[in-house]
Amino acid sequence: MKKKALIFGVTGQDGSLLARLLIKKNYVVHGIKRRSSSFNTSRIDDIYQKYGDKSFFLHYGDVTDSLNIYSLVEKILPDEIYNLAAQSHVKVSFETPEYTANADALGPLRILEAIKNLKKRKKIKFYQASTSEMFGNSSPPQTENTKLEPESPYGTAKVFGYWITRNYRNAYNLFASNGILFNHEGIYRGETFVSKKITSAVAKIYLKKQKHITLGNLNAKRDWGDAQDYVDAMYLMMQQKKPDDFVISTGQSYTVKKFVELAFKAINIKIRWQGKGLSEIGCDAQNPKRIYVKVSSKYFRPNEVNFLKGSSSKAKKLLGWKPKKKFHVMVEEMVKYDIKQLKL
Ligand code: NAP
Ligand code: G4F
Repeated sequence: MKKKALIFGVTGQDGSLLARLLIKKNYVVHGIKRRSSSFNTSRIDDIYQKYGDKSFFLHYGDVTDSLNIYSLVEKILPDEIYNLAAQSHVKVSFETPEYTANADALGPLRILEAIKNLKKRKKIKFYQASTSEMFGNSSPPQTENTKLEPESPYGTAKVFGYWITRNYRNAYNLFASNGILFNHEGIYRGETFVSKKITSAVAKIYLKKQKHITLGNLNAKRDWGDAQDYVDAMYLMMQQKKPDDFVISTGQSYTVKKFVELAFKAINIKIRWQGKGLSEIGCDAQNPKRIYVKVSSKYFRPNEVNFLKGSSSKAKKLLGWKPKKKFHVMVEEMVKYDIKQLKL
């Protein structure tokens, strides 16, 4: 019998990579997509064309709708549920805090309730997409034991999701695990996250379709990993005998500025920084009159998480997981992919 997985958030960056991975591992994959007035399945269209209605099935759903969740879980009776569905943009969470809490905090609770109250008896494993954003400005390196001090409505909602997952594991003996993932990027990353915003702008600059990019806080430091590596870790967590919580990170941290420098390096431009604060600019080191990077207050957040750097020694020891792709390789690949897409 093939294993069955149910993925909430299958149309997102991680969901689309996880669906591919699980199909390769011989699972039947059920994905939940939201109703949208425009197409939101571009990341999974190729999977659907190849495996649609054979080993890949799509259903309409929403993690803000309890009855919908219950009936999907009861109908599909999966072996594993991955909850990747979320309003996942930190800055947007300051503008839509209530919706963010509904989807990101109550969403996992609704799924856990569906598993707990299932009429047909089945031991379903549950994965919750927790995040390094929960640590806020707690000192690095952040581990499974670091204090959670979220700085945004998003981080705060995710703390609820994290704790309710642990709570249902302890109270009802559910197999419920948290992956506490640090930032992870790749060619499928959403356009408004800083990595993809930078690489797609650099690609447009290279093809003379854009002149410069405007960013917010250039000095924030992130532990940036590769999305494919991180999805491998999710799968490993669900193959364990016991549920647990794991930090997934590279252990290295770079500023947004460094990301910018590497992205421009991929098109053979060396960036030199001048000025400070909102007046800081990034220009061509060969031709300082040519400005490529500007700063605007529009992209700053009411609160910032300044320095994320994780330690994944637990995942290394218990899951045998370690990151494979190097940061500079990932940045270069993203730029090259964006150039290729623009040329199509
Ligand atoms: P993403 O690309 O933004 O994808 C989010 C997914 O959730 C999309 O499929 C989206 O559907 C879906 N979704 C949003 N609201 C929903 C709702 N109310 N009901 C059902 N589905 C909903 O995010 P990602 O980067 O793949 O991240 C996956 C998960 O990991 C998220 O929970 C995120 O918070 C968490 N996380 C991400 C990172 C990271 O660096 N990427 C790090 C730590 C944790 P649409 O396509 O229709 O919008
Ligand atoms: O790419 P970002 O928007 O990612 P952020 O806020 O770190 O959140 C991502 O990682 C979390 C894990 O730690 C996930 F849970 C979450 O779902 C999401 O995937 O911003 C990264 C940094 C921030 O410090 C931000 O202030 O880049 C800075 N930044 C500077 N200029 C910018 C910009 N961020 C965005 N999105 N856009 C800018 O123009």
